[in-house]
Amino acid sequence: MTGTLTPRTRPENASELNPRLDWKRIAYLILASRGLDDAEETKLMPEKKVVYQFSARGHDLAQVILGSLLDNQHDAAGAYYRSRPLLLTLGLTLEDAFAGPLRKSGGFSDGRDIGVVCNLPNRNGPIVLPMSGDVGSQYTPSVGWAQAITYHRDVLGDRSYERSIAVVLGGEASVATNGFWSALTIATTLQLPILFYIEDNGYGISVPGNLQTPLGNIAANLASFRNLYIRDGNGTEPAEAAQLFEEVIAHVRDGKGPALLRLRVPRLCGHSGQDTQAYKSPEFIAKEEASDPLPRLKRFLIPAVMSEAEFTDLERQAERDVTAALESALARPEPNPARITRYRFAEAGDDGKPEVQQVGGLAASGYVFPPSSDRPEPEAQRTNMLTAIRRTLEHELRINPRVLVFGEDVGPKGGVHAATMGLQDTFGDKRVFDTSLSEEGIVGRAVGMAIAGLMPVAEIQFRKYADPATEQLNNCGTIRWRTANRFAAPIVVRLPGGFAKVGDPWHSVSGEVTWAHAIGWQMCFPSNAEDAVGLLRAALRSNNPTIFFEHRHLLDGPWARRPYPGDDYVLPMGKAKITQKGEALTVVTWGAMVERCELAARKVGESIEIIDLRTISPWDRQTVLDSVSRTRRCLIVHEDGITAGFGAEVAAVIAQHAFFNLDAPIQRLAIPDIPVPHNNGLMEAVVPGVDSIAERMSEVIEA
Ligand SMILES: Cc1ncc(C[n+]2csc(CCOP(=O)(O)OP(=O)(O)O)c2C)c(N)n1
Repeated sequence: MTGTLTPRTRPENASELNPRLDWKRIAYLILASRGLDDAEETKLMPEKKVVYQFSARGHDLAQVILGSLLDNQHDAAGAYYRSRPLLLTLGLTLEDAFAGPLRKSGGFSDGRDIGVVCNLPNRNGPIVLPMSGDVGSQYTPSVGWAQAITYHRDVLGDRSYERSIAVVLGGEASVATNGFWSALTIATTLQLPILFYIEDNGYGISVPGNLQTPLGNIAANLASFRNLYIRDGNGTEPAEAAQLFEEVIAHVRDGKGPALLRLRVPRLCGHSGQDTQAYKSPEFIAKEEASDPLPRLKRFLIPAVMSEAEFTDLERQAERDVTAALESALARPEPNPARITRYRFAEAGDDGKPEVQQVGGLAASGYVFPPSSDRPEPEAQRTNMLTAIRRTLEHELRINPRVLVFGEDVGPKGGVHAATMGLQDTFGDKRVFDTSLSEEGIVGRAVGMAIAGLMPVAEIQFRKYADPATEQLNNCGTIRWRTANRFAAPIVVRLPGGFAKVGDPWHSVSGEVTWAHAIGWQMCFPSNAEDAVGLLRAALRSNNPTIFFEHRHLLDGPWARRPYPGDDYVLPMGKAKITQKGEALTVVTWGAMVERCELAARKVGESIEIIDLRTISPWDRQTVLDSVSRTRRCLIVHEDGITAGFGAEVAAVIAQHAFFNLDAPIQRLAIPDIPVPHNNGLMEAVVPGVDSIAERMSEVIEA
């Protein structure tokens, strides 16, 4: 359904004023927002104190009205760089609003992020999810929050989530992004409580809206989309904007499903401070100026709500407050460079106590896990890695109602690798469920859910198919650092991959080095069933996001079968295992190569030490350095491509810290820089095997 209202500039009767809205506050916030924009544009940019300036002039009226209607404790907004008026409405202080762009200490990032990419961790009120600089990346975490609302309400029975909603803001260019479509699909198929608010100013920097969607109107183009309530109107008319927001928000709060509101707004400035707008004609700019919502608001309010003199007082008040806020922000100290590497991961404060983030994950709500043990209590029978993973998921689902497991085919089918077989039957389709086919949607949704206090476990069907989720994965890893520990999104992403009986370029990728380089991620790469249990449980109880790699060759491989080590078994991250002791050579390896290295060592017949790293991030440097210092020789074996593979990092650390203990050059054996081939003979020619590893072991020992 679409519709527009007849524009009016003055309230015709008192009911149009909407008693729920505090129009004086709305006027004040718009004036304050303009004051911020003015100060940045006329003073702080020319003085080069502010580098990134994205004025909200023209977008401000509608955003402040929207923010005024987000009054439920568990409402959340996903926003973007032009959303400052909304943030001011939800509680961003004027001083913090200045301190961010000024790169001062404190505030939403302690000088780490650009001032317009912010966040708001209100403990008892609507929050603003940590924003990202990538256009469109705000959408899928926002649907994650919306799904978490339904989970808290319906599964956990928390009635305080009733009538809560998520709102996500985006410009008209953002409707062309993958994130928008992924989120729209999730929201409409699951009928989630979310409002998509599209602020259509006609331009994405300089690109007109008709290059983003046919004829430039996303509301019109979505008219036949099922399960979506659509409204379209003018965001510069106070009565119209307020009525449309009321309507769509009521629809979403009433549980009738998602809504999309498109409002036309002018961008009364360049895209950012540097933009001269040469691509707009003078006539177009004049038309935009004539549709400035501020004079319209003034005409709307005077005399129905306030007198001219009262409005002038508000202007003065806003000016005084902005001036004072700027002075305080300028007086703030510079951020401390000594602390800049903090908060990549959860960590302890100066007093040794954990410094828990304000919002996100189980830790922020004080969740206490049952005791765990790093001593296995092995059962009599051995089990394969697949069953070990399934049992671990099952136990954690049973003891922790905040755990959810989802991905493509993980529901009734039980996953294409069968790791989730039977879990939906046991725990229901709210806790274990199939998703739409969008990896960005799977991971972005997990991020929003984690911020909402859940422990999402996302399965990506194969390692290679995490590619479409790269943006969400990278942004998830940096949330804690970017927000200076205000937010964190601890999630677990299960990634099956690696070669199997037959290989190919799509299903056999390992690519673990990505997670050594990515910021803020733990990366587990177990080689056997027992370690898989300990590491997966560690991930599920961790306050950091974790990639858990499930190697296809090992899922049912006989060598990897071990007794299930018990329901309390947890392994520490970053603790390698010496699988066999030796004197002549240290072999550093992980995953499916551990078995092959053990067999190769037997073939060589020398005393060879084998280290299974078990986790790639963090990794156990000390065990490697101690071993190499004893054996004085080192071979690193992995499956991922050799150039800049993780072996290169291991070799660099050994070269730096154990150089004088080496009797031979460090060597690496890995797949040459090509994908895994499909033909078996070709695959065996490139994946390190027992013979090629044995040959290289002898070479290093004899060097
Ligand atoms: C993924 C990504 N691609 C490109 C950019 C560069 N960029 C920043 S803003 C922008 C235009 C966005 O326009 P729109 O969504 O309409 O929002 P508006 O700025 O008009 O409010 C572009 C291309 C980016 N930040 N992220």
